[in-house]
Amino acid sequence: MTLHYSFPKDFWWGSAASATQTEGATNKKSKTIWDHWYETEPNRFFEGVGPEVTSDFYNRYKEDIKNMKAIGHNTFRMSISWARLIPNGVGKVDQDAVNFYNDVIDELIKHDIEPFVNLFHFDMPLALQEKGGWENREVIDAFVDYAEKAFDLFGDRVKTWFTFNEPIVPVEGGYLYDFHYPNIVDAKKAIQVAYHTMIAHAKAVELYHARFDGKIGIVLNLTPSYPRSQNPKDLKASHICDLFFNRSFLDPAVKGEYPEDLIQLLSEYDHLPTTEKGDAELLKNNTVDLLGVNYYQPRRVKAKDYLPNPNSPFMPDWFFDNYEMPGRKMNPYRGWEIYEKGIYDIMINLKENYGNIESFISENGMGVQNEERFIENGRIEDDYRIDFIKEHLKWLHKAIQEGCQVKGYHLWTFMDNWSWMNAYKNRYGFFSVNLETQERTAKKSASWFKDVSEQNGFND
Ligand code: BGP
Repeated sequence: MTLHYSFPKDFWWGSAASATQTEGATNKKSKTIWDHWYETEPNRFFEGVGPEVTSDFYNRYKEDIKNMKAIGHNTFRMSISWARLIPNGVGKVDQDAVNFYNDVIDELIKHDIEPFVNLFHFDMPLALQEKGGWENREVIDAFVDYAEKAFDLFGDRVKTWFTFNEPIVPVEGGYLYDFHYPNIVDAKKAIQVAYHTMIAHAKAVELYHARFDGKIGIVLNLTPSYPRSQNPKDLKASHICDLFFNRSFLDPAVKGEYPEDLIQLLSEYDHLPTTEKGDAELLKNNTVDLLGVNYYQPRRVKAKDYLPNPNSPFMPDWFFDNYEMPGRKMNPYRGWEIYEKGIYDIMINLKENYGNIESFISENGMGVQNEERFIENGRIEDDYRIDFIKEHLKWLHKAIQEGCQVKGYHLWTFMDNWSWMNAYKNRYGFFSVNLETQERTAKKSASWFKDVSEQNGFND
């Protein structure tokens, strides 16, 4: 039977998750910025729920991996908790943590699920944040030490690695818009943090390529910034937004250099980061093998209605305003725009402007508040999520037909999990989790996804 939408052989079907959001067992590891922030300001978290309340993957990974297999996963992206593996941030590894990650990796492989492992998903060890975190260039060496230990310990079985998940998010959250610790609002620091992250990334890539065999990449939330109109002012606004939020990571990761116009703009406003001799060469020589693309929603951008006060501190949004496009389709259960074609536009951009780098969708998903309202006969009938995934997959299929090198699709996320300041507000999983009993229940989308994965595609 020929399917309307069939995907290339060996397409990666799976989902993604992160350590802090799923593992729990916070008493068996040292603190991250999240544990610390929650202790000091619990009211900043939705319903006051912190990172110690999770879906308990630490103890239940066997059941979860069995469930992954049951719904057709052939790949799964997880992250390692730096603070669990190396309690002081640098130096000695914790043997219980090594055993845990070994067991998870072995269990995945036993079920023919290829582990994709990410090193940093927003969870800076507190010990290193106290030394300045990514503001401090010395933390780069600590990261490279951590990366090397992880490659040494698990690299015999893990052949697909990622350095960072969405590196722009700790920059925006921690240094521009106050939704991650350390809650600083300072664009100069933000730019330095972003820069150090990319140097840390390139050093880890360099080390991996020198000593290990496999692929290494980065996961970026590429968010197309569509202009309100073709008016040059709107076009300029969207271009600058794209430079700050996408290309400041995408260009160094894939092309090995920063966009010339970004450098010019930062230099004009005296906001260039401090660099060291050899950095440019390091970036140039250590581009990624593979790119993970997280896509949730686009950004709509317009020229500013009012010029910023030149005495106010410099911010990226001096150059653009967000535009609430009339008639855009919204997720009624979460509040984000749904624009499926965005996934195609991203892939075409990678094909045309980034050497058609090998990529995959490393996160895409639909968050829903109060999802229990959709329970019928004991399970969540999430037809809206099936539609969401299907419509995105159709555009991905078209991109592949047109020659984009897209290797897979991972949903965010495997089971409902804790999500930073939003805690359990929005549910995204194929499985729902009862946080009191820890019982997992497959949603309707899980059985739909199983069929898609088994047939390697679907009919309309
Ligand atoms: C992505 C992050 C994930 C996850 C997701 C959903 O940006 O990589 O870690 O949190 O967003 O976010 P939310 O629960 O806030 O809707």
